[in-house]
Amino acid sequence: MFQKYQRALTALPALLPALASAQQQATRPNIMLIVVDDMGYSDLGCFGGEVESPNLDALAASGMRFTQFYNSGRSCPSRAQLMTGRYAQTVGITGMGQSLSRDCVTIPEVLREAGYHTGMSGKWHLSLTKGIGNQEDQMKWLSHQSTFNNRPFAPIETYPCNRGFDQHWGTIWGVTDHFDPFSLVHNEEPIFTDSIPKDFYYADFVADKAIDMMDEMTSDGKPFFMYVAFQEPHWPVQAKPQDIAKYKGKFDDGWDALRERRYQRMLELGLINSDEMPVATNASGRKWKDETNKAFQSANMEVHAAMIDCVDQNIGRIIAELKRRGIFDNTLIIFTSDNGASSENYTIGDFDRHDRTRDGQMVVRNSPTPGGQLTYNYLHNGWAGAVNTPYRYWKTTQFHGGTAAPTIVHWPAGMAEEKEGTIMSQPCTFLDVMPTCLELAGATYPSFYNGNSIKPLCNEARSFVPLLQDKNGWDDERTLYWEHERGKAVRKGNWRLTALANGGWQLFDLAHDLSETNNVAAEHPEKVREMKNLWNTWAKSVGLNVPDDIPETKTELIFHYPFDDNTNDASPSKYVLTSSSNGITFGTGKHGQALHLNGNAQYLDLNTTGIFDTGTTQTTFCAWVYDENTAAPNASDQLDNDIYVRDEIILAQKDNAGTGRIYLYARAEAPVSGGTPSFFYNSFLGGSQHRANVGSLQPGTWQHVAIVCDPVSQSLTYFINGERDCTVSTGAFETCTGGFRIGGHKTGKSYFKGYIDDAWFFKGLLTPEQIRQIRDNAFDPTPYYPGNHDDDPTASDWPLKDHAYTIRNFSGTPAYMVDNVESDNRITCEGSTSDAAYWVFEPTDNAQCYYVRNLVTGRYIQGYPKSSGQMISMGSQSAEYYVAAQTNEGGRYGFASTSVTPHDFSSGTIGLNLRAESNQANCYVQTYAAAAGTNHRSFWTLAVVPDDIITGITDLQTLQRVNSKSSNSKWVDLQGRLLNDVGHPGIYIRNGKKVAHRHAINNK
Ligand SMILES: [Ca+2]
Ligand SMILES: [Ca+2]
Repeated sequence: MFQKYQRALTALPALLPALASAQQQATRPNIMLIVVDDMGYSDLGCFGGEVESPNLDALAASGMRFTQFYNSGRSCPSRAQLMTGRYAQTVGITGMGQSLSRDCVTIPEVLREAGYHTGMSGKWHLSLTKGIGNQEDQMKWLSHQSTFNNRPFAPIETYPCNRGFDQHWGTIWGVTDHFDPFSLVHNEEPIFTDSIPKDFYYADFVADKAIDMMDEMTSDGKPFFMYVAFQEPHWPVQAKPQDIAKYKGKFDDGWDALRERRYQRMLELGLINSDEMPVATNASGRKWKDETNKAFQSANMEVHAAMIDCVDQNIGRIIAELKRRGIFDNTLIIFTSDNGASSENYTIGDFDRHDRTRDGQMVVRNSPTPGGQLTYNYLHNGWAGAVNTPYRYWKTTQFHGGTAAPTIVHWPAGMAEEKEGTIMSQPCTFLDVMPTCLELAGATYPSFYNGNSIKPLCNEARSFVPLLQDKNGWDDERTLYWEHERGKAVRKGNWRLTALANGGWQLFDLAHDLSETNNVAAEHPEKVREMKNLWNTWAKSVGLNVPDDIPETKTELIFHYPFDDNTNDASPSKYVLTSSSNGITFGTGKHGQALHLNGNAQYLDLNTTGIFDTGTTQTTFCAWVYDENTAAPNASDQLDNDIYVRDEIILAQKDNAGTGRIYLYARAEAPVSGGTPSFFYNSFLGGSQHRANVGSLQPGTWQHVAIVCDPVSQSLTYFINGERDCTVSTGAFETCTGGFRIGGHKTGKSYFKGYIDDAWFFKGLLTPEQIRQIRDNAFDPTPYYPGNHDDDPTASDWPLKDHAYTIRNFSGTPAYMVDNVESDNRITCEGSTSDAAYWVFEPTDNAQCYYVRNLVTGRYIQGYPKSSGQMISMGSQSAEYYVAAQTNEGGRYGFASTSVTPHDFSSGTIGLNLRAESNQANCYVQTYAAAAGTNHRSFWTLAVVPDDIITGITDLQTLQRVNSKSSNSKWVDLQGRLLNDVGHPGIYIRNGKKVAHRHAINNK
C-alpha cells in the first residue's frame, strides 16, 4: 500500500532544506507533466468529444478534471509560465521564438536541486529560433537536406538540457513535420541527421523516450520529474493511416452538429452548467450547410482527431510502464494543453513551415486528402471554432477558446479518495504548476541560482495540492492576467475583461456566461474601468508598453432636434440645420411632430465642423425611427456578394477625408435567389460595417434606437427601445471632425425614407437608464449642457469657491444683492454693502453650477417660482444655479436656474435668471427670461470681499471644524461667550479683531 500524501506531507518539513534520504525521498511523488499542442477544449472523450481517448478518460475517472485551468493562449507564453511559475513577459518570452531569461528558474532546475531526476521528451519552444535568412537555405535546413555545418537550432545554452533537464529527447522549435521533425535533439546533439526511421511518428517517439528514460530515473530510488510535451495535434495535421481510418466519416455532419453534440455531452458529463454556459456561436461565422467543400473540411478534422487518438495511445503506453514499475500510484500526472485549437492557415515554405521532405519531394498545402507526409493541412477556423466548445474563439486569442486548458490531474497516492473522478471548477493557471511541484518536492524557490539572481515567483501562483485534498476552492480571490500579441484579458472573481488583438475591451459575467458570449461592458462601465485599470497596472509591472488611454469623454449634449414642425436645435448650441434642395416635411411623430424624409434626396445638414473628433470622443446618438421601407430589397437596390442591399442613413458625419463615419443606418439585405430578408441597424466605422442583430430593425413601426460609440473600449453598443441589442467590438476609431447629415450619405446616396423624431446627440456614453429616460421623454438634459457637467469635478473647477463675494448689478448706481431676512425672506438690492451682502458659492455636482448662500444669514437662494417676474426667496433649501461669466456683458456674471432651460448666457434666450432693476437700489431681485445681451439688468459683477472686512468669516467654518478636534482655537463673541459649533447672533472677534457679524448663522 502506498502512503496517502496527507501523511507524507507531515514528514516533509523535516526534509528541508537538506536533501532527503533515499527512503524519505521515496514518499515524494514522481511528477509527470504531459502537454499536448493546440488541442480543442472538448476533443477528448472525457471532455465531451468524439476522440477515442480511453487512457485519458481512465485518468479522469480516477483523477480530477479541472474545467477552468488556464494557459496563456499560445505555445511560447504558455510553456514559459508552465516551466517558471512566472508571467511569460517577465522571463524573456514577450512574443514567439525567444529564449527563457536567466533571472528565472525552471521546474526541473529547482526539482533537480531538491533531489529529483529530471527528464523531458518532446517540444521545447523556449529558445531563440532564428532563420538562416535565405529562403532556399531555410527550406533545406527545415527538411534536413543540409545541417549547414551543424548549425545550432538555437543558442545551445538555452536547450532543455541546459535548463534543468538531465536529459531531453525532442525538438527545439515549435512547428515541425510529424514524420520527420526539424531540430530533433538528444540533449545538445542533433539526431537522425542522416536519415529518419521509416515508421517514425513524433508522438510515438516522445512516448518511447519517456518510457526509456524511466530506467535511469528509477534506478536509485529518487523521484523524477518528467515533462512529456507532445507536438500533436499541432498543424500540419499529419497522422498515421491506421489512426485516420478510425475517424473516416465521423465528422461528415459538420461542425455545427458537433458543437451541439458536444455541448449536450458536456452537460450530461457535468462539465458545464447551462445556467453558466450559454451556447457560444462559432466564431468563424461559417455555417456547415454553406460549406462548398465539406469533404476537405471533414478530412482535416479526421486527421486532427487521429493525432489526439495517437497521443492517447502513447499515454496508455506510458501509464502501462508506470504501472509495470509499480510507481503509477505515487506519480502525480498533470495532463493539459498549451492553448486552444488553432484557426491558423498559413502559406508554407516560410520560416518554420517546411515545403519539402528530406528526399526533396514537395509538400502540398491544404491537400484534399490530408494526413500524409506530403501534405500540409490545417484544421481551419470552422472546426477550430467548434472543437473549443463551449468556448468562443481559438489559439492566440485571450478568450476562453484560446486560454482554457482541459486539464486532468491524477495521483492515487496523494489525492483524497472523495476527489477521485470529480470535476474542479476553481480557476487555476499554468503559473500554479511550479508552486505545486515545489510543495510536493519539498523544494525551496531560490533567490540565487547558477550564478544569477532569481526574481520571485509570481505573487498569484499557488500550489493546487490543497484542491486535490481537503479544499474545494481558494480561500481568497485572486486576479489573473493575460497578454499575447495585443490580445489581453484580466479575470477577477467572476468578471473577465477580454480584448481581441484588434478590438476593444469586452466584459463578461462568468457566473452566467462562462462562454463569453454576452459583452456586458455597457451595463457595467465602472467594472470595465476597474478591471482595465487592474490590467494596465499589471501590464506596466511586467514591462509592457501600455499606450495612454483615450480619456473618457464628459457627457455633454451636442444637439437635440424635437422636429416639432421645425428643425430648431433645443440644445443651447442652437446648431442650424440646412435642408436639402428637395426639401423636407413634417408628419405625426412619436412626440409631437417628426421629421419626414421621402427617400428621394431629402436630408438635413449640420454644417458646423470640428465639434469633436470621432477618433477620441465617446458619443451617444439616439432617436425615434420609423422606417417606411418595409419591402425586401430587390433588383432596384445595390447588389453586393449575391445579396441585394439597401442602406438608409439616419445620421452620418461628413468628413473631407477617409471613409467618413456613419453612426446609424437602417440596412436590409435579401438573397438574390430569394429567401428571408434581414433587417437590422448598422454602423460604418473604420471601413467596416458593425451590425446590430438581425431583426433589430423593424420597418413600419416606431422604434427608439440608440448607438453608444466608445473609442476607449473600441466598441459600439446598440439599444433598441431602451434594451441593449448587442455590443460590437470595432478596433480603433478613425479621426473624423466633419459636420453631420441626417437622412443621407455625404456623397448623396442611401437616403432614409420615413420618420425621425426626437434626435439627441451627446458627447460621452449615456447609461442604459439615461437612454430609457430619453425614450420615455423623462430626461433632464440641463446637467449636460455644454460646460455644465463634470463627472469628477475638482476644486479648481469651481473658481468662485473659497471666497466671499458681493454681488452687484453692474450698471450705474451700485445695487448690491442683500438677504433681506429681516423683512420678507427675499433678496433686495441695496445701495451699500452690509454683512448681509456677503455671499459664498458652494460646489454642486456640476462644475459652473453653484449653490449660493448668504455668508451671514446662512440661507440659500432657493425655491424660485418657475415663471418670470416672481421675487426670489431665501431659505434653507439650496437651489442649483448656473453661474457664468461668459455673458455678452463683458465678462459679467449671469445667474440662471439650472432647472429651467436654457441657461447659457452666451447665446439665445435664457430660461430664468436673476434680475434686478438697473440703477435702482431698494428693489427686489426677480426671475426673468431674457435674451442674451439685451438686458444688462440680468448681469452682475462679483467682488471678493476684502479680508479686513470678512477675515475669519470663511475661516470661521474651517476653524470651527478644527476646533472640534482641538482645543487650541478659541472663538468668542463680544459677550465673551465661547463659541462651539453652534453660533450665536452677535459680533465675533478673534485676537481682538472683528471677524463676523452674525444674525443667525446657520452653520454647516
Ligand atoms: Ca500550441
Ligand atoms: Ca417631435
